[in-house]
Amino acid sequence: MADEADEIILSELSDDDLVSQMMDDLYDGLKEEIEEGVNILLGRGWAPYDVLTKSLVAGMTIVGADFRDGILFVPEVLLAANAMKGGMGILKPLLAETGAPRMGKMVIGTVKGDIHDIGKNLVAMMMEGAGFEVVDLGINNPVEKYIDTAKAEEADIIGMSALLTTTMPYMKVVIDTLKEQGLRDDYIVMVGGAPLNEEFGRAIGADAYCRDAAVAVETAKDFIARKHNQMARG
Ligand code: B1M
Repeated sequence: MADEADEIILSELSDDDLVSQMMDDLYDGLKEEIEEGVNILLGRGWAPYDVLTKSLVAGMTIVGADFRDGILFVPEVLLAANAMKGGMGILKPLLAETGAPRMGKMVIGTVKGDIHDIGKNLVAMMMEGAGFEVVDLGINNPVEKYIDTAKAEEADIIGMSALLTTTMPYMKVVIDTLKEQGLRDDYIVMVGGAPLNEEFGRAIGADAYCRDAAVAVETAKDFIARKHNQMARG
């Protein structure tokens, strides 16, 4: 009886209340509720990017802080990640639906030893939305995977993601191997992930460190425009 009375009808909540309820639901790993919330916000005219950043990414930030502080543990975080992916699945085609002209091709993956893929997936989604063709290598990628795929796909950009301080040095392995094989100048190399920063990006020889998915899109656009200008000048 009490349960019935307490049941929250998401569609009856105001936008602000719905967003904070979605953050709670993400925290609790409630995938179906997250999917419902995403659909309601879209139905109310919210832009897909706003739904993504204001409810899902904001909710995951809270999960991240509590994981760090030992309040949440791996199983709970996995459930939250799964709920986030449910929401992202609805948003993905909408973000990709901008009708933008093809900008260039990016091969992106999470580096060897690292299985975090939410941020990388977000970058891939936003890049597709901006008109880039994206080849997603998934997680735990060895250097050969990046290089072989970039060659086979004739990619413009290699994107790498790392979320662990223990896996981020692997990005340098990829860049050094590109140099050894005389391929470094063939690709724009962009890196990202929570533990990285500008200085790390420079130190390992990447072309750019990207703080978030929006920065990744802007940076990629800049590099591709410069590449086209250089080609036009001969
Ligand atoms: Co992990 N984990 N985790 N985890 N996990 C972190 C990263 C951690 C910071 C948590 C903490 O302690 N506060 C910590 C790392 C500490 C460190 O290295 N110093 C940590 C740890 C320790 C671990 C394990 C070792 C835990 C364990 O087993 N004891 C383990 C490692 C497994 C492995 O990889 N080998 C582990 C496991 C997991 C789960 C499987 C439970 C799950 C991953 C599920 C999944 O991804 N499918 C998980 C999660 C979810 C997290 C946190 C909570 C959230 C990460 C996330 O998805 N953020 C994370 C805490 C945190 O980051 N605050 C944490 C949301 C996402 C949108 O942001 O990924 O930063 P982010 O991506 C952003 C930008 O960084 C940037 O754009 C994105 C969008 O704006 N970006 C790029 C990212 N990649 C880019 C690539 C680009 C450009 C931009 O290329 C061009």
